[in-house]
Amino acid sequence: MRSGFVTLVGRPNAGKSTLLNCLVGAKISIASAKPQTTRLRVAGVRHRPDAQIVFVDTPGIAKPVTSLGKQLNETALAALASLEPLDVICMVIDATAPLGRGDRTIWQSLPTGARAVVAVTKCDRASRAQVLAQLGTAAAFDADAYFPVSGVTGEGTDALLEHLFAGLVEGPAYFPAETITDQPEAWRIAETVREQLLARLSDELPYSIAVRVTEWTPDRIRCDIAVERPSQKGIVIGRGGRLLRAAGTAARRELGLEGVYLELRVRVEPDWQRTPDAVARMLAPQAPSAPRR
Ligand SMILES: Nc1nc2c(ncn2[C@@H]2O[C@H](COP(=O)(O)OP(=O)(O)OP(=O)(O)O)[C@@H](O)[C@H]2O)c(=O)[nH]1
Ligand SMILES: [Mg+2]
Repeated sequence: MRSGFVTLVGRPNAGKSTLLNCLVGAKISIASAKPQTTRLRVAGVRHRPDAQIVFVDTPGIAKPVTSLGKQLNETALAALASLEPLDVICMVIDATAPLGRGDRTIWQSLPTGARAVVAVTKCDRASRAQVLAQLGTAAAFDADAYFPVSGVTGEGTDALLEHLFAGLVEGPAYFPAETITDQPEAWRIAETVREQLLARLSDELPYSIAVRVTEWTPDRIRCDIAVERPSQKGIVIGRGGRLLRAAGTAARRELGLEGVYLELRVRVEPDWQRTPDAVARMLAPQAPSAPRR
């Protein structure tokens, strides 16, 4: 058996989670057009009969403004700090955004001597010239290898995957063959609800939303949706409850929970993303199987 860890890092919104899902071949980590979507270190596992790669998704690294931002940075940096010598770092760069100081700062914060590859992603949306220019600029990073990819169409990801599998060393199966993530089912439910809300909301609101499963019985799941101000509550619920209902229906469908009553309750947790205690509560691990009555 050969195995290893590959940690994806990069700026917020670079396309890390979309790429992780593509590399694993299953939806593990939610994605959205708004930055700071990923809030925890999330593992997604790609299995082969004689090999296994544990991909690790991390929050985007950026200058923090709030306690939430600070926590996300710390989570990503802690993932880097805990790397073992043979682990691989996959630095994810957005082909459609100029490569800037943010990317350089991240590259410089990688542990010295680490094995690192660069994935320039969103190539389906960039021109050839843009992709080449981005690869050219990123060449200064002196990574082990460079891959133009798309997490949406999958182009280039086979080459990346083969490179990563080829670099594995002898090691244990970290996860059993049927396990593709380290996150509990309750987390997946809460995240799917949050993703459906993010897809329907604009502006600053996405940062203010946190979702947790608070009750789970065979025929009923309740999710608490925290917002920061009373005015946001109305926006999330939508006129006549329309937005919340649409998000709930879509989440239930994606989760295959038709027939289960998914209760979405919106409540105000004033300024939670600026309050360290509240941030810790919102990001705390969800119980493996959610609490029962
Ligand atoms: N066209 C295209 N869009 C992409 C690709 N990868 C990601 N996106 C889009 O870019 C946005 C951000 O993607 P995410 O995967 O959430 O990015 P992230 O780096 O995980 O973001 P954070 O978790 O916020 O740090 C979403 O709207 C994705 O649909 C890609 O390869 N092609
Ligand atoms: Mg993400």
